[in-house]
Amino acid sequence: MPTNQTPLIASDAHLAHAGLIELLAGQEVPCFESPQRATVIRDALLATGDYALEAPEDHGPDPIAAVHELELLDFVEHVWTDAVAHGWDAARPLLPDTFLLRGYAAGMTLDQLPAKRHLRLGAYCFDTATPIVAGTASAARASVDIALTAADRVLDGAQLAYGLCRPPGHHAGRNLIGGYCFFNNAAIVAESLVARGAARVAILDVDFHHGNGTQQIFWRRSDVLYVSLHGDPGGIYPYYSGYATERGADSGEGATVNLPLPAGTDGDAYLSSLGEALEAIAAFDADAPLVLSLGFDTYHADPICNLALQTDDYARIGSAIATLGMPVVALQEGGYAVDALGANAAAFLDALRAPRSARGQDMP
Ligand code: OKP
Ligand code: ZN
Repeated sequence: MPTNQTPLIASDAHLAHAGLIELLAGQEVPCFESPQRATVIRDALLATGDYALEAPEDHGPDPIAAVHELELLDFVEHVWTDAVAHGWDAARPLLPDTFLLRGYAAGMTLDQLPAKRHLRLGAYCFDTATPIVAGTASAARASVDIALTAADRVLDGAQLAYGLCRPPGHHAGRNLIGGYCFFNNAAIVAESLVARGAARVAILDVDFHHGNGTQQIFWRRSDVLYVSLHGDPGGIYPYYSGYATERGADSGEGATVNLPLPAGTDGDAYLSSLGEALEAIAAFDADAPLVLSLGFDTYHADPICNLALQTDDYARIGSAIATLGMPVVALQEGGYAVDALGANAAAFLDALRAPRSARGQDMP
């Protein structure tokens, strides 16, 4: 294999996390987070010849348990079989109908939850966008293994590795699933870098949505910086997090940086906010690879988002991130304009893997 190929870690396990539906404006529609998304990205990257496809290695449950509560692991692992064993129609995805509002709703109790896991759905899930089917648990596990294998490749010396994670992860909190996410791939990688000796790890989240789960997990931590650019939560999912005033707490104060963007933000305005994000990351002086939560739902034609980026802008963003000079573990999050995902991923990753100056040096 040519040494200049970038590792592309992917698995077919996600294909069974399919047949999903969600509610949009009161109507049941096919879930925007579809298996096709990952397939078109993989095919587009492989067609360039610049990526080496590799299967994930099994890293076991311990790295997940370092970030998520054991009861959440148990829930994700067994909720489907529990539901079907108790009469759930296996042709339909599981979605919660009653939410346990932790800390707010008087009269709801955490002290006693139903024994049947599918009746606990609303205790572990914060929205109606996160359907569960028979293949969900194994897809979520594979997605974590993809992320951790990508991190291994960068620690082995690659300047960039791309983990084609599906399902995505950045909305998943310590004890909560949501926003199509079950396990927080980026947080699990960041924590594993700390476990392997890093003193400071930086996470940059360029998905259109705020990564409320990643923020929650590292809220009080000074050793993990979380920097996110996202649609203004005043008008956009997840609505209740991602405001600029959220900066972390205790010794983690200042290690959370939120840069909300107004609807219609174009490439130039995006690049200028990204400049602020990159300054914060450079100042943090991480001693580990950059963990990148990578979404393409900032694209102008994304069906559920409202920014205005073009395919060329992803090359500019990739080049800008490359100026940090940090090795990068890039992990797929969102992006729902399926027809454009391949071109956007190729534009972004190509600029990140071979910045213009380095490309010049490669020339004979
Ligand atoms: C996941 B990722 C708004 C519905 C929002 C959930 C979106 C999850 C996005 N009408 N549905 O960050 O791309
Ligand atoms: Zn998103």
